[in-house]
Amino acid sequence: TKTNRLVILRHGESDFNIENKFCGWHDAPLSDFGVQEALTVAIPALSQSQLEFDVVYSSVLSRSRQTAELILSKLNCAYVPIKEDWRLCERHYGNLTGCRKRTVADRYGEEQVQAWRRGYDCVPPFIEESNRYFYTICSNPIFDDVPRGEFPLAESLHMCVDRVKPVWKEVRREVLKGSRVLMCVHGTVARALVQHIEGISNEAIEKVNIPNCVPRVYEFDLSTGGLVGAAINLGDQEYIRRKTAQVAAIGD
Ligand code: DG2
Repeated sequence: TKTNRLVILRHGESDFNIENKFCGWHDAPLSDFGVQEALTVAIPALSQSQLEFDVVYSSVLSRSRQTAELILSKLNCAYVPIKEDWRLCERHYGNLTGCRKRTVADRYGEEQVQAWRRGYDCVPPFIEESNRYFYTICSNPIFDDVPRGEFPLAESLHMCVDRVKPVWKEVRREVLKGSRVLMCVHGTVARALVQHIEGISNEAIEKVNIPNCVPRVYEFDLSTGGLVGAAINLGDQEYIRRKTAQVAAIGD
């Protein structure tokens, strides 16, 4: 039977990831470390598996777009189109945007922080005008395509799943037509996709953490549309375990 592969990848570490701050819809660029991650983690893994792409999906946020561009230029296929879609943006982290995760944990407790980070239906507190990033986010032209009334003040994973679903439908159609697709996304959007593709329960997805720049590969049967085998995380498995545990932790 004919099959086709799809790759999901979280961008390299942003400035905010490095400082251990909640980022969400703030447009933090890739850090130097994040650029290196794309070059030394994502690219070797993709080329070793001889993965090439016909189209790349990214969000409108710089960290996912930059990661996509780096990958395409290093794989010598900079001509491949990048389709940007606001619905693939990271979940909006509300008033936590810009706060250090450790500072929030000291104030509200680790359990509350983990509920905000991973709880399926847990919506962080809405962003307030007094938040340092309120105006830069709501007046950022990269979000011009967000329909009026859909611009979030904060989002749960569940809300993120709902806005990602229509994009996934489109991508799935392309994959089943044989197009080789890379989705260069964010932690929460990757979890939304993983839940949908693998049929993971709302409880089980709370335990899933996505390391930066590790390609997650799915194989689909083109005649049935079903998954063939389990997802594969490409790269050094010990490195992936260590990075996944780091993402799960609140950190210092
Ligand atoms: C991080 C995820 O998203 O943070 O918004 O701060 O993938 O864009 O770096 P990303 C953020 P956690 O949910 O892991 O705390």
